[in-house]
Amino acid sequence: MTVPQFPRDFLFGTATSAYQIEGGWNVDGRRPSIWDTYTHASPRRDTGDMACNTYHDFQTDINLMSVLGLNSYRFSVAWPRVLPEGRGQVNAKGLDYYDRLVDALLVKNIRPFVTLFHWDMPQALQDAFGGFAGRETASYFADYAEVVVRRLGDRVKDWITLNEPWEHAALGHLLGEHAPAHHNPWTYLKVAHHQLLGHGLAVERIRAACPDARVGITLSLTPILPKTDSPQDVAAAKVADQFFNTFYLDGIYKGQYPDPFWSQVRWLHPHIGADDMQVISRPLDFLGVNFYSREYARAVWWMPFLRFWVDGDLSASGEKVVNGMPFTASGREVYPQGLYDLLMYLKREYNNPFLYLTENGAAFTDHLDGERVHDEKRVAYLQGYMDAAAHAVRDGANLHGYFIWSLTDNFEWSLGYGTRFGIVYVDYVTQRRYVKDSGLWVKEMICGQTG
Ligand code: IFM
Repeated sequence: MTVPQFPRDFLFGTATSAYQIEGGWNVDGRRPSIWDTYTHASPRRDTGDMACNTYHDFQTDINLMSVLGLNSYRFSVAWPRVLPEGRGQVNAKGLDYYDRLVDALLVKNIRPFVTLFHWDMPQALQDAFGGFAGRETASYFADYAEVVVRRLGDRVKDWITLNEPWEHAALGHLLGEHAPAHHNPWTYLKVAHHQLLGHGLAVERIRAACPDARVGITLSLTPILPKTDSPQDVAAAKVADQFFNTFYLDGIYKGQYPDPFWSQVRWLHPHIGADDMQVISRPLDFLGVNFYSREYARAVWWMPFLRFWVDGDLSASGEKVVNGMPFTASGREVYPQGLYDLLMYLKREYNNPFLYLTENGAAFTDHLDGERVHDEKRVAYLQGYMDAAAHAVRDGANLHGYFIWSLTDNFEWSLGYGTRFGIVYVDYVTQRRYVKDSGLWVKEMICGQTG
């Protein structure tokens, strides 16, 4: 294989999130999050009750990371483990868990990147304020951030406030596919704005608690193309891009929400405080980019306010090939060129921000064959996307690390455990791990760095 080459100090890591791997949902003082409530509401849903059991054993996975040569790890802290009611009383046992996890990573020379919110809103805050639909939650989030940073900030220097605010707002509050499963455009915009406000408030508190912290946010960025060349579809794609991407990018980097999207949804605007946009656009040390694929938008008359529709369906299942383009088991087109284009777009349009690719990876149908998993499609996927990233770095993109989603198979939200993203296979009955061929490929790729 030709090994994609990256600069000498480039970070190679994997990413996970608390609810998707930890289990231990009701032990040591942790109280429910909206995901516990949502998954327990129907007997047909997989739950995160056990997940990959890392609350009880993280060492096995840290040893695996070390064997694979990974030098960084992105994980998230479960808000309801640290503050069971979302605010107020701190749960010492919850914080102790992350303390031990960080120490164990550092023993293996693995640099921790900590995400503070990866969608597991404490149920108590959901009940009291509607989660981020309530403006108060932005302040409670900043308080929580400070609690965690005060405890871990002597060893953890890389902090990510939010993971994918679009997904939490849209899948959870507009499209009803994620907890808390609402369908409300007003709530969507409140949640979107208040998450960003919480992010900005937290940035200040993190810096105060840990002056040498490097602080960023992770956005999922999905290039949007018009379905046809018609002026209607071109205009629709612009609004779609603003809805998915530049609402967040422009809020953070320009301190304003983009038009025409923002005017089109004027009837839904939440209250925007006089200083909100200034708080939201506080300078960051890095932008975390989660990239999977592109989407196509077309103009439709029946979609209120937005007037566009995107045909891709993230919950579509089954691998397929359409017009020669392969799709993953979670319905995403395999399109590595999109990563190159996105990194160059950020360089051009957002003044070349310091970047980490905080997630990229793929679900495919994996089979355990003895002790092996021959996931050649995932190997090809990673090779393609890493080649694209390396190419962008050569062309001046300010990219400093690549975190594969994910280390192990885990709880893939509404798709449950059937959708496997890991470079390490998990037998959920025994909790045994099996390094997939993609994991071995990653190890070889890291060993083959000549920089
Ligand atoms: O599993 C998710 C993760 O929680 C957020 N980004 C996308 C991943 C794969 O779908």
